[in-house]
Amino acid sequence: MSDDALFPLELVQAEALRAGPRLVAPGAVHVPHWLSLEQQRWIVERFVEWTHGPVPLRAATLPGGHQMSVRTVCLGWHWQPYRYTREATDVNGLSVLDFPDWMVRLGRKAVATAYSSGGGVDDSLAELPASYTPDAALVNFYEHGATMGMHQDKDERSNAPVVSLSIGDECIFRFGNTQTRTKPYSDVQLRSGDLFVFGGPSRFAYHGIPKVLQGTAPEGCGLSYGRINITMRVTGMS
Ligand code: MD3
Ligand code: FE
Repeated sequence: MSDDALFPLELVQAEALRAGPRLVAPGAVHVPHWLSLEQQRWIVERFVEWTHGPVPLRAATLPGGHQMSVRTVCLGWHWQPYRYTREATDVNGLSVLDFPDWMVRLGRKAVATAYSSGGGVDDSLAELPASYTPDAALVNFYEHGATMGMHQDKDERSNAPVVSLSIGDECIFRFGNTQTRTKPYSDVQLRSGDLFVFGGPSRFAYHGIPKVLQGTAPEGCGLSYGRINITMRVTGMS
C-alpha cells in the first residue's frame, strides 16, 4: 500500500474527532486515537526495519556513566547526549537512515490536527502546518520497566513543535513546567495511537515517562509487548 493511501487526512481526522483534541497547556495538545490500528501496525513494520538498519536500537549512556533504560533508534539525525550528529559516533559510527517523506507529511497532518483551533495560543500555531518540516525522529522503545526521567528537549536549534506518536503499551506521561523538573506537573495517560504535539510555550517544558503499564498494548496494534514512541523534531541543523 502506498504511504498516501494509508494516511488520508479524512481518515485520520475522523478517528481523532471521536475523542477530540485536548488542550493540556498552551501549545500542548493531546489527540487520543489519532492513528488507526492499521496505521499503527504499518508503522510498527517500519520500526522493525529501522532497528535492522545501519544503527541498531541502543540505550544511550549519559555523561555520568548512567545508561538510559529506554532504547532508541534515530532517523535523519542521530541524537546522543546532548547533541545531534549525522553519524552515530557513540554506537558504530554509521550514518542513520534518512528521515522519510511520509513522516514529514504525517508530521504536518499532526500539527494541523492539533492546532486547527489555535492550540490555545494565537494564530501563529494555526499557520504552521504547511511549513513544518521535521528532519529528525527519535524512536524510543520501552520494555521491562523502562522509564524516562524528567528532562527538557533543548538540543534542537529551533523552537518548532515536537510531534509525538505512541504505539503499544499505555504509559503515564508527566508534563511539567519550563522552570523546574518538579511540581507543578500533570500526569496524562497516553495510549496506543495517541498523538501529542508540543509547541509554543510548551516546547521547552520538562516532561518524562514515570511508568509504562505492561500488558496493555491493544490487540492489532502490531506490538505484542512494550511501547514505541516516535518524536519528530526540527533540529535547525544543516
Ligand atoms: C514536551 N520521549 O524522546 S514523548 C523524548 O514517550 C521524550 O518517549 C517521551 O521525551 C516518550 O525526548 C515523551 C512526549 C514529548 C516529547 C517531546 C517533548 C513531550 C515533549 C518536547 C517538549 C515538550
Ligand atoms: Fe523529551
